[in-house]
Amino acid sequence: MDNRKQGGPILNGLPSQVPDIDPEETEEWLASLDGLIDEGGRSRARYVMLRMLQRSREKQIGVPSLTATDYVNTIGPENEPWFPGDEEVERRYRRWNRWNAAMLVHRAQRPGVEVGGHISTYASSATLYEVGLNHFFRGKDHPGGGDHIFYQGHASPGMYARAYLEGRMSEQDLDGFRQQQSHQIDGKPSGLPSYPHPHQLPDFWEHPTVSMGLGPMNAIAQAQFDKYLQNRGVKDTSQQQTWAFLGDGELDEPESRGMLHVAAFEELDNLNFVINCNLQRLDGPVRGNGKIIQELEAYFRGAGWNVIKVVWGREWDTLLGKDRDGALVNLMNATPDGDYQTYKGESGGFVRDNFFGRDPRTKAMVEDYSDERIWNLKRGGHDYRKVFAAYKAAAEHTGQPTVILVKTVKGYSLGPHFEARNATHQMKKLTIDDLKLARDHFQIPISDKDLEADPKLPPYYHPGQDAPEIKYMQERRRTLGGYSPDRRSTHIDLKLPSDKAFDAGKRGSGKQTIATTMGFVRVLKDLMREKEFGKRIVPIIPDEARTFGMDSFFPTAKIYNPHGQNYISVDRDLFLAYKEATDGQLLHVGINEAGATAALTAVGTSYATHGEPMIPFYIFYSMFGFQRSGDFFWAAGDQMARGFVLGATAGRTTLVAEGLQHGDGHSHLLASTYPSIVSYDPAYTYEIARIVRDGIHRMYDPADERDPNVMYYLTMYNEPMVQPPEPEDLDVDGVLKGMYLLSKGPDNGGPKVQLMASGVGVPWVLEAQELLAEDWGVSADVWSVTSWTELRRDGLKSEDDRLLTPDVEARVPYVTQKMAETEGPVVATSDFMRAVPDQIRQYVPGHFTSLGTDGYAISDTRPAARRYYHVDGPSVVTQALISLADTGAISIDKAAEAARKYQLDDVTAGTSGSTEGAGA
Ligand SMILES: Cc1ncc(C[n+]2csc(CCOP(=O)(O)OP(=O)(O)O)c2C)c(N)n1
Ligand SMILES: [Mg+2]
Repeated sequence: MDNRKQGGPILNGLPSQVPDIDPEETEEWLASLDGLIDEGGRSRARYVMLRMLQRSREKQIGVPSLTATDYVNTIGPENEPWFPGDEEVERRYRRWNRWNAAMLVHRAQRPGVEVGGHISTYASSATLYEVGLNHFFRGKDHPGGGDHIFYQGHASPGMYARAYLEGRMSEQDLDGFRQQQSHQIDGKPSGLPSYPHPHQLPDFWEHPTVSMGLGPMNAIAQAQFDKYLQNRGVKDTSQQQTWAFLGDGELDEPESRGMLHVAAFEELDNLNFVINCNLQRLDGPVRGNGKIIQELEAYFRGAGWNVIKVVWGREWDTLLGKDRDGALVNLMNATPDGDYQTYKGESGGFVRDNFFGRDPRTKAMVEDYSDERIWNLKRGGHDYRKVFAAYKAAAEHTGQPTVILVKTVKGYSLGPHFEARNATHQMKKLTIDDLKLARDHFQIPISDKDLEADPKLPPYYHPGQDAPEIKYMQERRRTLGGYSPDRRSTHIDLKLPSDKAFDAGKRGSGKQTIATTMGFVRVLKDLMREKEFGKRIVPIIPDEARTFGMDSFFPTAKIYNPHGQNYISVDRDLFLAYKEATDGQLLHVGINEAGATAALTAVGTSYATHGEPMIPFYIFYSMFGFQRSGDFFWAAGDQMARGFVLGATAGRTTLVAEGLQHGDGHSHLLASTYPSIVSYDPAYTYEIARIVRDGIHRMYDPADERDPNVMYYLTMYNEPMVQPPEPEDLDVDGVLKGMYLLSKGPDNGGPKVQLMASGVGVPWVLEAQELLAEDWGVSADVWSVTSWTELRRDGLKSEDDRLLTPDVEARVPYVTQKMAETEGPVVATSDFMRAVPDQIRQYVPGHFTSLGTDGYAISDTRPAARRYYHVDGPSVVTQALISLADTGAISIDKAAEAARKYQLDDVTAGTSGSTEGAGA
């Protein structure tokens, strides 16, 4: 049967294998339905059937629920709550806000600036924000804690405009929109960022949203983390809610829908999505031929969410009340979004002819309506009370997250040039006529003369703080616990771990061979044992704990699950049993790297959002980190997240046999592009211990003066090797700055070379050091480079300083200083592509070459892969000899001899590395 002709989920839901035990009775029921259709008509029959379904559900007989309901409000007028505010007063200052938001963007288009902005998004959603800000969203001073509000990025002018009415921003501030550096007040850059960027306006914005799709996931992670804090007894978050404002176009992003299931199965009733369904995205309609609200209703309901639709304003209630045979609802159901959009771009007469006129019954309904009255039949999202009813129901709903689907008009109230136009998203200026129309509509007391004086700079409007409306508005915020958006970063003091906690890392592994990943896990385990500090650690794992040796955490720290463990665990008798618990410490998010990065953000910003420092240790397959979830890390940086990001199974030659999509030889390049990510590629566990300690102090030691808003990225490997103990005279400063001398070359009187390597490249330069001495009489110093990226940043900083004061002697970059004291050419290598060590090329005096794992990863043994990329000991030796020849120290024949001797062109001749602890 044609799928489209099926009767929907009810028919589909009839279990085909259950026998009909009383066919006669079944027949009677069916016959009475037929009779009902004949006598009462299809609409009546439909109504009765739906009531029967409702009753069935009340009686818990387990009928499948409908995935979509009619295209009407979920909350009928009879169920609307009493509205506690003064609607008239709230409307007045909402209008001022609309005007100021539009003027802010319009003025930003003035000659010589022309930085633009977005007008239509806020115009469509002003009511949605105002209902929240006047009645629901709690500020940070509320005794129950503040709510987390994710403001839609393109609506930012509305939030600035409100801050202006609230007295938090001045006209001068508003005029700095999108001129962050060049707009100066008292000689200081004082502009406003285009979108909600906490990094750029840290006392105001809290949650960055503007890259579409990040907001929905980050909001889910925030709500999840709030429950986590509650369940672990860290903080009472039971009154705090997360509200995320999203665009209907934004819901096309896979990320927007990608974590809905988590919100549902963790029963995040502290989470509300508000989707502004203005039916338009940037270019045109979101679903011209379909209905985005209906689609989203089915989708969210299917995912287990509570769905509230706000489709129509109160003006429709009378008409719907008269719709006895469902003709109007039928029209509503059958009209595609493309038409609804067009109606709002036309006129009341057009709506009469093209909507109501399609059925004689509906046509008759509006016969005595003027065109103007028809035009005034509003959409739900512009009806204050309908929105209020929805928010109230959402806030009070338990056991499920709620999505509110609100129908609005894009560019609402800005006149015919803006409303519902396809180009509205990008329109930035109002003509003088538009200005006058908007002024009239918003009842702004500004004369034609004042508008005409300079149409490029129409005035803002503020009635003064003593105006009753402003007093009312301020009082509302006071009652709700302060302004929003509002970001704070004061937090309780974190008790730092004792130095003893890092001993395991410093001791080395004795005779045992362990990979640096395992070494790190030992460090982490000891940190988690630290009293006070330990419970502040939140390990985050997108599956693969076993791969990284973290299954040892299962029985003690346990895996967080708000429902605990309600089944008999298959491995309950094992020492390392899989253990889920309500107060589990590990955030195990399933195979979901983007979700894990969202969790990293929520946990890593807890110091600000909750005033409770919590330290995320997000551990993942390094290939699936920055490459996979890059934009989430970017937003985490924007939100000033702090914590540790651990790229395990890094490198292109260590994770043997996994091959092309697993072998990470470039994440350090990607990481280097994030200003707040400090990245390291350590070789040994003791380096890791030092780096982790340094990171914790940088982030949370009040005595540390560096910027605390950083994330440390450490790559770790899965190749087992003896982890040496920390050398007595370790150059700790060097480890942290990016390089230190690991092994001085022998005093053999031969030519000198400098071998620099990071991570798992270090053992092979040590091998090369030996070969160079034994086979070629060359003395090689070996440097462990813990961070190519930090060395480069240090070099760039010197260059930047020099640019401004060329006549002042510049600070010599760290790597230049260190290498200036050495002799001989430099060969640099790692398990990453050459561009990673090449980052420091311009700061190394003298001859410099690099080796690396450029190209797609391959599946092979470690020795073969190392020979293939030429990063093994003999390749380093040969390159060192070439460099010595190129600098005139030896003859090139030696290098040629080496290439032949080691059979560099033969991958089967490679010997560098073991096959132990192979593929993951
Ligand atoms: C990941 C990403 N892709 C593209 C954009 C560019 N962009 C900005 S707004 C917009 C349209 C938004 O439409 P919608 O979500 O419906 O929001 P509305 O303004 O209609 O409320 C687009 C495509 C973006 N910000 N982020
Ligand atoms: Mg839209």
